[in-house]
Amino acid sequence: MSTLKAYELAKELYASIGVDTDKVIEKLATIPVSMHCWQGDDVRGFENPDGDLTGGIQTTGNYPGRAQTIEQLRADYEKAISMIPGKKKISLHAIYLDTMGEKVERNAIQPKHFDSWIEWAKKTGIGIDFNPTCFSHPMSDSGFTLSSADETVRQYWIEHCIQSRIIAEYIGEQLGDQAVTNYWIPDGFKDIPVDRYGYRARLIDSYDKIFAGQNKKYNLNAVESKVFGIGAESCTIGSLEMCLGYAVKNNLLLTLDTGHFHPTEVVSDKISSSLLFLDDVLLHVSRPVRWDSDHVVIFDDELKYIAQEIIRGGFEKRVHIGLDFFDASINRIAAWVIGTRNMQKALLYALLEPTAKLKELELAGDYTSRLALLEEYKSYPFAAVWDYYCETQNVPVRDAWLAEVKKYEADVLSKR
Ligand code: RNT
Ligand code: ZN
Repeated sequence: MSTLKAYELAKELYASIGVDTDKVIEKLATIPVSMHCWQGDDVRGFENPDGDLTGGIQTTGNYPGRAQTIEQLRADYEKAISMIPGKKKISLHAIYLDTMGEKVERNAIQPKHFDSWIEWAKKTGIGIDFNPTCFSHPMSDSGFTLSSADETVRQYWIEHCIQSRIIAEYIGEQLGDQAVTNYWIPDGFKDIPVDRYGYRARLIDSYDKIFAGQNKKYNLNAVESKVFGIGAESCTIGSLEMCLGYAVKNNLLLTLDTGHFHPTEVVSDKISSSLLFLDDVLLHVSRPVRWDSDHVVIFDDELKYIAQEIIRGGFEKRVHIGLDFFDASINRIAAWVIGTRNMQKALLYALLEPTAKLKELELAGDYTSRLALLEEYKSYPFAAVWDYYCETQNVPVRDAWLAEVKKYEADVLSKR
């Protein structure tokens, strides 16, 4: 059956529960998803691509074809983007700078090091988000950056983060857009510390220095919390209380990474309360498997719950959706396509729900009907709407994208 024919039947069925599928896909196309650059090359970047990945995070796998130059990464991005519908941004880490052949100290990075990315973004019509890189560097070898008791180390990372903020503001201005910049630090203790307060107080002082003079017109700043990392099992300085408290007090964004909580805690339950105290939040949509493993995002229940929280509340402008996974055991372009399309599928799934009716039932205490309908809606022909959406967006329908990835692998990746 043709994609259009299936869509027409689906449209009729959704109309019978008060959902206008044409309007839904129009809306879906406007919700940006920020694709993280670090899936393309296993979090290596171009400052020192042969260095070790440190900071208590890890990529596993050795799938061939990793992007090794800025040109390769951009080509891979373009390939992935051509198979993903809707509005996209990219999220760059500071170590993905264009060094222009020079050695650049991390605390001396400049806006000019991102000019070629800005040109590329203008050409491809894609927005840019940003991240200072406070790991994979000799100055972070102690396990501490912005909370370090060594003032030379702490100052170095403050300077790096200030430069990152300035770069992000420049990017936003150049693109006539608003970047979102995420500050994640690996700081933490393997074993039980004695002076948690001191480390956290220093982190706050560092944040204060970094965010003084920020320009929110072109860039929003977000602090990312975490519960533990490899080698930081006993105490993470940037815990949820730290980051949430700081963000609320200083009117910043909180970054909620789906892999940064205890295993039975879920980010879908944290969005509503965060938004009662904050203007905006940033999501790092990932998939923890037993730990913060950063597997590729799949179309699972938690992803749908997150999308429902965003859509049901009308929070598309206040929840900035970023992805954060890095799997080196499969084709990296496929990883981007799978994860990004799944995020968009989840948003579509949420948009196809007659939420007002469900809210009415809930308020009336008719939980029987609420559960019955939620379950019945699960088997409505959502896939027909997704396929039609892909077709109208000129990207491959259903699994047709996989053949394109395989061809690219044979023609390009296997020759690297
Ligand atoms: C680490 C954080 C952080 C990183 C990226 C590379 O646990 O999730 O966001 O994954 O910045
Ligand atoms: Zn993250």
